[in-house]
Amino acid sequence: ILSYTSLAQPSAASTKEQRMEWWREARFGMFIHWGVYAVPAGTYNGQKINRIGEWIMNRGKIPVAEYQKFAKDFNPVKYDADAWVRTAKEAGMKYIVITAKHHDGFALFDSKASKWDIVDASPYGKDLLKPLAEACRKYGIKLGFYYSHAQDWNNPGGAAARKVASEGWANPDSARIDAYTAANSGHWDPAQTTKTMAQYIDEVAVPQVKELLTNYGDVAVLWWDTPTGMTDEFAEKLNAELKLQPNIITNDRLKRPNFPGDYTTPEQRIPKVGEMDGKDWETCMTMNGSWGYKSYDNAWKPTATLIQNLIDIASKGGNYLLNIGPKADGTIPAESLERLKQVGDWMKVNGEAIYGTKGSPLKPLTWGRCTQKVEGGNTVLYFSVFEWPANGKLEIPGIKAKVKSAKLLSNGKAVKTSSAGDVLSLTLPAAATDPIASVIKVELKGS
Ligand code: FUL
Repeated sequence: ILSYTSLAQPSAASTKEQRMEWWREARFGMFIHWGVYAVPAGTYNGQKINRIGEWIMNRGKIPVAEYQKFAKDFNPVKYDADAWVRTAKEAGMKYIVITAKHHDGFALFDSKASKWDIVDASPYGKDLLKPLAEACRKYGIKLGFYYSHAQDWNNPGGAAARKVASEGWANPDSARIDAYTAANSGHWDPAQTTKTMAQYIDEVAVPQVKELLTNYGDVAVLWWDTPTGMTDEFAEKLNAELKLQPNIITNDRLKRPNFPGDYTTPEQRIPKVGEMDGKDWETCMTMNGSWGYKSYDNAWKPTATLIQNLIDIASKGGNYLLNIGPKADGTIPAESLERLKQVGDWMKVNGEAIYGTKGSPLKPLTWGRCTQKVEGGNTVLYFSVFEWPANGKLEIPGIKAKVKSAKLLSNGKAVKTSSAGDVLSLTLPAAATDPIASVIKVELKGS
């Protein structure tokens, strides 16, 4: 199996360390799940299909022809790519990953490989990724594409892998997939099976990945989804296209275990302390219960949870890819905008406790989290306090070095410190300076 590294063109920044540099510094990105599924928004034929919104076609067993009618109402005239990117930037996010094509197979871009795309199938008729790429360049935000390579419920042949995966075959080969598909169409609509998976890979997936990596300038991330049911042979073909963007980084969802990509992608969960040590990883998470827009999903996480998740993830050395699910008219749900604004307000004051930091060097803290970095040769520890101590004192074991300075980021005021053995004590003001997480920056002498 050719690994990505061996395929990369020699270039100034082609080692993994160099390619990962911006990503490790970034720590916080925006995931965008957007597509035709935003039209039914969780309801089909008057029935609530109460699963994640972007899976409605599969969960509702919606026939291809029926589902394709939704594209007629996917007319995002209020889409403002510039405003979307500004929203991400003001929230403190450094990169965006958008569903160029999700499992429903609908391409948000002008694809010559399929008519099931924004230009041919929707009244909007214009590429949605071009203006997003432009706005990302304008604001210095990195752009990544999510691409559902192994599941495509509309382009014929693309639904096979899912079916095979559901049978629990760990390592299917393509002949077996096609034999299975022919003998047992088992899909909810035979229209999905008029081609083989090999045809789907050659005629749709590979050409579309090529389009995405050619027509939008620099692409920072290719976020494959999902590895189940993929063969090594298909994965290799897709992987080979990455040479079009020598600096690109990819996740671990092309095909397991032979294509580990550059980083791991825990979904909807934050790993335990130590679980991911030595790995690059990114937790992706919804803001309510669904990735794609679902009109009746009101399970919004409070802003405090989002901010504390971000800090928790940074304290364990990972990235947070926080999702929005825009509506079919191109607007972002108000609940998401409100939360992103509040996260951004916190980040403006405390962002240095997140960007470019590494995981905590200390034993887990009960009252908050710690991140660290080196500045001017000195180790800097950031303590994000979630639960303010009633006695105004924090005692932190495991710190032998002397303290150079300590202050609260929210008001710049110095914090009194004292050391006994390896226990550092901080004497804090009576009340928290931030109701969600007050950050104390402690600069040590030496690293
Ligand atoms: C999963 C997908 O099946 C979900 O729809 C979503 O895109 C999530 C991030 O990844 O594998």
